[in-house]
Amino acid sequence: MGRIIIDPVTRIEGHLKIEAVVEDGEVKEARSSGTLFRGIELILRNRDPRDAQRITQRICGVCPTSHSMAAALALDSAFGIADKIPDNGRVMRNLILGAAHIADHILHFYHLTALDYVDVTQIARYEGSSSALNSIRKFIERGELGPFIPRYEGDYRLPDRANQEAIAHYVEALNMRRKAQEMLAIFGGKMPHNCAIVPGGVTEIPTVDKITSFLWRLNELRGFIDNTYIPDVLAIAKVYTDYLEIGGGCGNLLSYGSYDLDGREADLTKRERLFKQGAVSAELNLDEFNPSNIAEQVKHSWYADSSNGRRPTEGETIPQAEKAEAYSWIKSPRYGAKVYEVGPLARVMASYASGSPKVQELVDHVLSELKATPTSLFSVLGRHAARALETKFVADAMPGWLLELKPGEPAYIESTVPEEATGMGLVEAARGALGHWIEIKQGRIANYQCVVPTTWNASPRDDSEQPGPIEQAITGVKIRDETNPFEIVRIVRSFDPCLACAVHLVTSKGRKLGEVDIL
Ligand code: NFE
Ligand code: MG
Repeated sequence: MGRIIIDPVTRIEGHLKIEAVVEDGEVKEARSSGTLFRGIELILRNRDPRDAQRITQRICGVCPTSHSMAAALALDSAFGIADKIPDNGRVMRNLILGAAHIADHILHFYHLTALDYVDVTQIARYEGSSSALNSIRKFIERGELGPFIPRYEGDYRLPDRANQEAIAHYVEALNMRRKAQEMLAIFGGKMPHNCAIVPGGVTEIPTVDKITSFLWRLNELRGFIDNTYIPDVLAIAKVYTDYLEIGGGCGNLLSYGSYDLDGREADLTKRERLFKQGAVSAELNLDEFNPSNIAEQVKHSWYADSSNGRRPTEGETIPQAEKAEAYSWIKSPRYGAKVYEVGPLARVMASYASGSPKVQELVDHVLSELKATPTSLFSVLGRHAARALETKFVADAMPGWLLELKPGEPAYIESTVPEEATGMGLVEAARGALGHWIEIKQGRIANYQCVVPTTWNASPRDDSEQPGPIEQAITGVKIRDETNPFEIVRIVRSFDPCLACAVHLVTSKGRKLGEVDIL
């Protein structure tokens, strides 16, 4: 029996440790630990509720846009204006969020995960010359191999030409991310941490110039998604078919739905959204989503115990660094006490199971290319394919949204901060379902809780000892060489974890909260 410890897992955001017990070359059990304590939720206490939209964005530099959306939706509902947001505001929020997701998915595929499947060191023997290849070649010839090496040595299988093209696309993708972020900044002001999404709508007024600037960048990105991103995912999937069979995980998927298509329904669980909401089972049954089924358990997390899990509306963040049985700063969110995976796969499968014709067409096309079945999408490659398909689905919806904008007309409605109120903001961040819950008393924030995608996916065991989604996805996997466990990092990266988000710093006076030795 051996023990593999990967600490930290690289090419993800934040500090994640994975520990796997291996017997006869197979993972028998796995533990996922968030090794950083933050506590943004504590910083929010007693502040003006409108600070939430600013401060929660600082949870993360990758997905701040999603936090601004969740906070704005929570504040819209607490301020009683959820059904009064002008259409210009609703549509620009969708455009800002969509631009963030496009940039984020391109980042994840090319710059974080593709290096598990594409052998960048082969560049030395390629003859082709392009500015993209030359720039990487220059570094490699000088022996400056970071950020590509050190790495676990994978079983690289792409044919030479596809491998060479994928390396060139690594550089092109950097440019594409820049364009998507510029697109975001047209309506959002800047990236990261946009300053336009606020309770009541968006502070920007659309103009024909801004719409045109957005559209030409979008057209270029749509070309890249169709002609480069999706073909590259398929090229990898065709030669790594065993990764359609491993890394499945818990088999339950949860989506809150995202991109509001209707601004007149105050209840977010009933609002018409581009991505459908619901809980999807391994048999692809879609159950109605009910937020009161969400509770966070902390038996194995470094937080003070709360019996039977707490609903986010009653959530607490009380760090307890000395706690028997705890091994993570991540809590364990559960839905109806069961383990759920969140993310692009959940969004795509919720829309697929709900009968969305466009999503069914996209998914069925990929399944026929890969000669695979829908259930095989519960896998490493299923997550990568879903991420690429949803990038297309959102980008293809955006030209229609741009046409809905009414230049020169308002995008924002005034509101007042109530003395007492509660609010809930549900949205989909790039990595999955994101919820913010606010309680206002005497016009200030009495409690604020964020339940974040990677908290779901990288959660530790819960009160009833059920391992979290990533822990389950690793368990049972065959490891060829315990000193080079590339299979594990391929599985973990397919979830696109972000630990900064998951563990959501310091007390305001900078007091030391405790020291933890992690062995
Ligand atoms: Ni820091 Fe995040 C996203 C949120 S977390 S990246 O997407 O919310 O998992
Ligand atoms: Mg939280």
